[in-house]
Amino acid sequence: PAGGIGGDAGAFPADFQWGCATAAYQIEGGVKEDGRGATNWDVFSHTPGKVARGDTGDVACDSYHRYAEDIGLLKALGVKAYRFSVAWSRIFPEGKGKPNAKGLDYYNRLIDGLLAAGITPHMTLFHWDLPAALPGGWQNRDTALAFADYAGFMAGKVSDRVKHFMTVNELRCFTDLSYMTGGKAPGLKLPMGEVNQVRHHGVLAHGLGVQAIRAHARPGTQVGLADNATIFVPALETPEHIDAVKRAVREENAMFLTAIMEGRYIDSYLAAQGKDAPKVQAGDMAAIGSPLDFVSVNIYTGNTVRADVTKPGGYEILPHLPQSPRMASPWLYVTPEVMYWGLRTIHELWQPKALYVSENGCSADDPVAADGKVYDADRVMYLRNYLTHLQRATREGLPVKGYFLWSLMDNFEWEDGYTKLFGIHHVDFATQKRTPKMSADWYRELIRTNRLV
Ligand code: GBH
Repeated sequence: PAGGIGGDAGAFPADFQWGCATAAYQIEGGVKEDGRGATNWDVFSHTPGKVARGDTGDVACDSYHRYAEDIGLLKALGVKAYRFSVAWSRIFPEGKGKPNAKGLDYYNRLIDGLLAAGITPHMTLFHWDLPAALPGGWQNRDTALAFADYAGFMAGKVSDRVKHFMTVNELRCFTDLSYMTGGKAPGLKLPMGEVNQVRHHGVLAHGLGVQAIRAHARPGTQVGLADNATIFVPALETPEHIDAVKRAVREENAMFLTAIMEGRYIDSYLAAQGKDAPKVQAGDMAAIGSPLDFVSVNIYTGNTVRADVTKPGGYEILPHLPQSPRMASPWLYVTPEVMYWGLRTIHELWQPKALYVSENGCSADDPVAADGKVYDADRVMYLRNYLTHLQRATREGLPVKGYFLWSLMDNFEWEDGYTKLFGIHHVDFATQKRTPKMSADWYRELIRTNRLV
């Protein structure tokens, strides 16, 4: 019986793709090796005051040299899939122009190693490390065109072995947080009209990238993106609050996922932006709305939303409170229900063919015990809670195909440097020794049994 003693209520679908995720600048190091071009994050992390303690990704986890060992960690976990990103500036050091064969060789070695270990590669093409040589960065429309050329190039080179491509990671982070609030590279605080143009170039890059991948990839290649859609939990599980959550997700993501899924900017967004609305060229919206094979969401935290019956279509986003539970990163409120509601809302709004969780995980305090091991009970608690709600999503039949835990190992956490660590493997950055934390043992057991116990 499904729910009873010894029952199977905790089981995941038999073909569920358990995985881990990383990103190039956060783990690779080797920033000057084999012709890699400089990126915005090299510049930013070497600018005093931008990253905690002055940390950089110069060495990071040294995965550029230790990728074989990292594949070994994945294999020991028993994961079915690995999500990693390609450093655009290893492939095109100037962002465009002449490709660099040695950079491509690295990813060929990585892909071949993964396949030999029985692990399916999921490739993200842009995870924030923008070639510094591209003038104006994402303020320049040409960057979107350059991205599409690079995406098509990669698809042509690796789609014989890589069947899952994510164009970009987290639109909001490399647009708003980079050009509006400025905590991320290049650290600008532009006026709203210019921010909206940056956002437009971001979704355009995704859309043109999808078209270019399809034009160059082998048949059967799956294309989507990894977005950090703003997602919510209904105040109560009643129709009025669930509807409010759907309206909130559609409106709060108007410039990102909503534009991608609907191929247009919805009226409320254009009206709210007025003269600051993005300048759109013919064909842009069709490209942005290119049909996708899957939508993948990075799921960490989400506010509660309630229906506001005082106005038609109204909703209110309830703030997190000072005493609400959080993990080590101050922004990471523990809201496990958003795992289920985020996936369900996106499914109900737009019915993507498949859904993935491209990231979920947490920073924690990670005490090292006398035996040298990290017993990260808080991280296990966090993961168990979120996966309970992922389990609800699969049990109810949402088309969720896989889950990528962020992250395989401790790594460069952007503006937080190495002060906030998300790994299920501890990395001793002095020696580069990787050690499984208790959470890695827990995840291995989950994958082995394919169920929550
Ligand atoms: C993801 O970003 C990234 O894809 C990954 O590279 C990263 O290491 C991982 O998650 C863990 O952070 O609005 O200024 O208060 C997470 C996305 C990070 C976006 C925190 C919002 C809030 C900063 N979020 N951020 S702020």
